[in-house]
Amino acid sequence: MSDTRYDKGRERLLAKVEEAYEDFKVSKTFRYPTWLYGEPLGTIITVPVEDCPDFGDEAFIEMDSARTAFICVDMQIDFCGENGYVDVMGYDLSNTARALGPIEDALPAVRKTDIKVIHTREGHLPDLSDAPFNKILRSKIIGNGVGIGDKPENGLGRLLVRGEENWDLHERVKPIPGEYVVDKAGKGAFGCSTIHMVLKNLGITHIVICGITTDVCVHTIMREANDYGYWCVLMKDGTGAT
Ligand code: C5J
Repeated sequence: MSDTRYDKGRERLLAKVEEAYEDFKVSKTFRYPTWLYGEPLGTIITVPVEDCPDFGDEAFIEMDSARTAFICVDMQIDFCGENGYVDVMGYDLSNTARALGPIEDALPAVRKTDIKVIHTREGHLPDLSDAPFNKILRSKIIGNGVGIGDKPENGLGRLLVRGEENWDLHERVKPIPGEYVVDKAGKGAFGCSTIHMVLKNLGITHIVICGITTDVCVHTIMREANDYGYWCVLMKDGTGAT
């Protein structure tokens, strides 16, 4: 079938891809696609991005400040504080805590703009009804008998359980009034939290993502967001992994 409304929609999109590709070859810039999102609601900011399109390359991406979200992933005591989950699992805490400084520095600057700040928290219900068997078992093995849902000796509370002191966001990067906090039961967020609704309601098109841990929750959320068409940039020094 040809010449249907759907073909025309696809043809238009592919023509826009060609246009943007030709432009990128010269400008190395991902322009803000007004044909797709409409006129900017805030200020167009141009952000340099490393390793794009290939390792060692530099490119630029234009974002509409009013449609950009700064997402801080799981900066909880459980992942970067003493006696939290990562600490109890026996990992070197400095590997994740290193993200605290750069995020702490970035937040005041972001808060001066109309970029929306969203914090996520990974955690389970007290009865662990949203925690799968494999996740609990693996954490117990890594933690030598103390895993998700358990309270370690001298610990602050039950590991990765909602409402516990250790589950809350680290005091250095706590949300301020007006910021969004999204609770999620998994490593990703799109399948196990309201994040997609929040992003849609805010009209977000671009995401700057930071937080911990790089190769688990941060990457999972980034890939999910990318699949839904959000443009994502990782704040490289604002992340860390065990
Ligand atoms: C992990 C996370 N690593 N926030 N969670 O279990 O990356």
